[in-house]
Amino acid sequence: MALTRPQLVARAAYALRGNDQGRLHVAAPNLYPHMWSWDAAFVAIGLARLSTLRALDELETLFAAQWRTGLVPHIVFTDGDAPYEPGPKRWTCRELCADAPSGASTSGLIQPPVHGVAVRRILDAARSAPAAERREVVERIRALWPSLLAWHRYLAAYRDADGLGQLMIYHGWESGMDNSPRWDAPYAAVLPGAEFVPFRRADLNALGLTGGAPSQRPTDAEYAKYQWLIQELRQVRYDDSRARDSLSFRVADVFAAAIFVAANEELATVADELGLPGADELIGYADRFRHGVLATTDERGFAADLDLRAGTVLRTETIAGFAPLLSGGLDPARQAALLAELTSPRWCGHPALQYAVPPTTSPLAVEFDPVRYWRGPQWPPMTWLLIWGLERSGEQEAALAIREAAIDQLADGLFAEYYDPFTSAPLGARPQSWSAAVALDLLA
Ligand code: 9YW
Repeated sequence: MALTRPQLVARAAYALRGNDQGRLHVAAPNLYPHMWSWDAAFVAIGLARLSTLRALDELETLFAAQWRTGLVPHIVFTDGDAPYEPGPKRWTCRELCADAPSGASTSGLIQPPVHGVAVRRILDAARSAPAAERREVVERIRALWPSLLAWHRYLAAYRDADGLGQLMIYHGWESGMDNSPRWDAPYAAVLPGAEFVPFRRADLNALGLTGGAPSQRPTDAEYAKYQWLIQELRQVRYDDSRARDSLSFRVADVFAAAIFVAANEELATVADELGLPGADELIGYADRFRHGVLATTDERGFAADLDLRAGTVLRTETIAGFAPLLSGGLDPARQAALLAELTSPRWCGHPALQYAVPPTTSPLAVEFDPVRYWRGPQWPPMTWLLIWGLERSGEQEAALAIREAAIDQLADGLFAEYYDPFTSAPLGARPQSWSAAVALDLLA
């Protein structure tokens, strides 16, 4: 039975509380017993509605694990031995790379840079907080500022070395959309070599605990490629300048680039408001990457990834195509065309959808699979991003329609990792922290 809104808020707060380890939330019990980077940003966005100070804890914990280059790692491992594969023993970042932090155990990859958006939301939420809390929020954002700038500088310098506004990623995990059809073509060229060190998947056992099934996860063949790429990264000791010339997976992620545009703009407003340095630099990054995003769009305004290794454009019918709704900058005609695309039967207007929120892959695409992870299911934080992007682009009506549908979907109170678009059956882990967090924000 669907919950009322106040019940849902209470349930979301309770779900987050269960995943709270003090200064970080694990992404989900069992399946993801550690901190993930973009999850932490969404968690902070949701937590800002409950406690701006606790929301800041989350970002501070993540940034305390930042590498000397400015890289913010995609996983910060918790102290315990909670099973996750690849765990710290497989990454061996600290052992191989002097840039890895000594005080935290981390992965050596990144995830999309949503963090600046979270900082802006925390500062906004503090407006209605008591004066002492607001002062503390401002102080703590000031203290975090050099780390935030270093993160954005890392992305601009190391992941867009040619200055084209294309965000290079080394692994599908860096996109946060592991097995999306976006990466099918580049992954076809990733072939584990003879030196491949075998591994045991931990995700399938963990998923079993919540009643999930292997059909909802990436395949074994895909996992072997995921692990192989980490071996390749270890080979170059996580050195960016060697990685960008040698890895067998090198693509430009248009969705992460669009997030970067938005995060730069959001942080620039924070800089202006608090008198912090770097506003012009951040706006410069925003302009550069917006240009990069828009350069990939077709006549619908739909964006594409690039295979930088093969020199090809990766046109797939996935949610990443809506990147310009986050970056902004489309001319009015193509903005209208992209909106029409979003509400068309290829996406939210598909007649069989239980809730009219965007599936991660178009139900009309050949690669579509309603239950397999990023190949079709609806993911609450992606829904949140598009709602937010629509609101920023002035598309209030479309934003409101998706917002209402998203709340209806989340009203099952389970905060699943992802949902079958046709039945809205909860899939994957639960409660997933970022699903609960975006519910909190949408209901506030
Ligand atoms: C993995 C934690 C993460 C998300 C990713 C999602 C999944 C982890 O879970 O990746 O081991 O595959 O793809 O976006 O951050 O929620």
